[in-house]
Amino acid sequence: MQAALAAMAAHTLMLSTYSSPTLFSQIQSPNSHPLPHSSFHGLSVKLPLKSQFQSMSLAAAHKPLTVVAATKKAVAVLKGNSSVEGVVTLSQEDDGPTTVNVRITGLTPGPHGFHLHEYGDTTNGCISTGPHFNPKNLTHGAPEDEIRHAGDLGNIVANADGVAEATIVDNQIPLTGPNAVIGRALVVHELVDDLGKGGHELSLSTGNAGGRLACGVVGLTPV
Ligand SMILES: [Cu+2]
Ligand SMILES: [Zn+2]
Repeated sequence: MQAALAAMAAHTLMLSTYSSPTLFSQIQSPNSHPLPHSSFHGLSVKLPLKSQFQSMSLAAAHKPLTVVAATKKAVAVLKGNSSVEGVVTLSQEDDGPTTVNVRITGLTPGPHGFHLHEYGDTTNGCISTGPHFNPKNLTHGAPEDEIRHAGDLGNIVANADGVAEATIVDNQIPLTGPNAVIGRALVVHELVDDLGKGGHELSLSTGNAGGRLACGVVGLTPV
């Protein structure tokens, strides 16, 4: 008797799971095998056809959306009031870190602060891009620090020809989600960023990196 009740309960559970399109589509994921057809074969005939088609179409629609979201790419074209200019590309796979490829020319040789600032607003030049992007409301730091602005990407170093090339891999500047950096701006500075450790009154807000030489809004590009 108990065994019979348990079996009935199990059937009820399976039936209710299968007849709910939402639950069914959550169970389906691109990396897992679909639920074995045979275990539902006997039960599915009791369901309205419409319900089965809903489940199937939702599961099918789920896959291409996931593939489209797998890789994201963005670009920023940096310009300012001087001869400093550059192109920065950003790419992110799934929820992994963002890879930032930088090439900026026209700099004085040596290190220059390089940040993601909060706003993609260049109405009054680079000053309108606001402070460093700081969704966690922390103080300024180095990219490898626990306490840092999300926008703190450290320094890029220009060679004797004034060209700075760098590849930065960072976990705090995603291209999608609540802290996405699309629509914000990348800024290259006049001076070295002291990474919060210079003891200057600006160290913990800007790294005392001086003026803003060039900036560019981060925008999506074709993958
Ligand atoms: Cu900055
Ligand atoms: Zn900062």
